[in-house]
Amino acid sequence: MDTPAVISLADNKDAQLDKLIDKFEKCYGSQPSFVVRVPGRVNLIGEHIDYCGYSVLPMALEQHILIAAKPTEDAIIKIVNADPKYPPFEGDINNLRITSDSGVYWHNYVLCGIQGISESMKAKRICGMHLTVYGSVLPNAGLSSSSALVCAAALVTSYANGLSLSKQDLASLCARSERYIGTEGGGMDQAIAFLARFGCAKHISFKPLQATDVKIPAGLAVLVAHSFAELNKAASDQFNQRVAECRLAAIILAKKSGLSNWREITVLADVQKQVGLSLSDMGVRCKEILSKDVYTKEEACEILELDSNLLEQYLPENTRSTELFKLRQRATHVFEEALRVSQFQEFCKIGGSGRELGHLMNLSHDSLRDLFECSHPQLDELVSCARKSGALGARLTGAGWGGCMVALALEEQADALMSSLKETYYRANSLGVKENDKFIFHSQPGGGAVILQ
Ligand code: NG1
Ligand code: MG
Repeated sequence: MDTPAVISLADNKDAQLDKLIDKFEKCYGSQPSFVVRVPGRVNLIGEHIDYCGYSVLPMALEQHILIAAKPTEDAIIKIVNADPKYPPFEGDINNLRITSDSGVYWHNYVLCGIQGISESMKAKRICGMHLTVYGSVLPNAGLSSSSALVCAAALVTSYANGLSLSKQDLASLCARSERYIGTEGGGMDQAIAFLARFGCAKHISFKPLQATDVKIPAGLAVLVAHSFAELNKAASDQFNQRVAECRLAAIILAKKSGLSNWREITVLADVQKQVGLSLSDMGVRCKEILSKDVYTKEEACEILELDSNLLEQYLPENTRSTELFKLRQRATHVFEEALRVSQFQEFCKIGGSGRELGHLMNLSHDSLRDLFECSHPQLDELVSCARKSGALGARLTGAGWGGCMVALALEEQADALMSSLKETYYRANSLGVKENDKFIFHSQPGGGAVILQ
């Protein structure tokens, strides 16, 4: 079974680990028994399609979450963040309940991971733990700091309780548990957190969860830059609105395509599988069937012959009072983006040019901006600065509405591109102080989650 590697803590010490262990000793008066390290990620292409059942293509970053841990005899969980901006938490570990009403506290992501493992152990009680947490993944930036935290907490809990779960099982369990927060995302972030391999991006497909190595052609650099427009996804309902629109589009397409089990089909990829059309033919069908620019809830109910209570059962809780849905635009993005992912993977396989890859990234951004409407004017500006400054392609990464851009550049031009962005975006927008390597950097594909002991 492929479980997360256990590597030597002594051989992998660095300044950050030392600081976290010092913090642990100061807080709890003893040494941690082990530390876990889980990476953030940047998604190269395949945005807002994982929860529609389609494959995505992310890579892990060097930036990560570290949790130092020690199991205890009692049933108390104590969590301290190395950054005092995030307040500590203490509670009964066998009595955690995180719901979408629990508030937007950082520690809820830790509790999601713990609760996920605890529920998988059915009736067994789990041990108490002392934890200290450190993160170098930018928060609310589309780099998956939230999932890295959930995955790190789940890994800590499973290891502390002597479980041995495969990387796949951990990833699926964490994808389910992060939904306790209320956002109904797909499984991309948790999958790459566990399944990443140093030096490779991954083509990740779902049901069953599989990750295939993708080698980015030689001579290309991946650059990440923060737009400084920030959205806290858990505190807003925009993400789930898109989930709702994609689900409604799937049910209507399934019904109008004559599928007898349409009531059970809520995922666009399942509609495609059952009707047996190619992605481009699905795009055509989608334009025919979902011809209106906007659907009211009433119209959706009429098409589906459901009353509004029944219709709402299909929707994430915080979107049940939504009255207007853009269905064709969202579904068209999903089918076209899914096609771009497979083209991107194919170009990488045959050693295609950076231009071709960059072009797909540009199309992805434009579609997210115009059809999916999840960009932000500042992100659009950053993307456009990157394109003008010699990037082969640039797009928003992660859920959007702010956060980071990912750009592809020729390796020998990456430094010039960074300097140009600092000039044309950061300084031009009085963000000069932010232009350090925390917010604008290039990265090699990093490795997946490990346990250090
Ligand atoms: P971010 O916003 O980067 O955490 C979210 C979802 C992903 C995926 C992307 C959009 C979670 C945990 N993550 O990522 O599954 O849907 O948006 O492609 O909900
Ligand atoms: Mg996230």
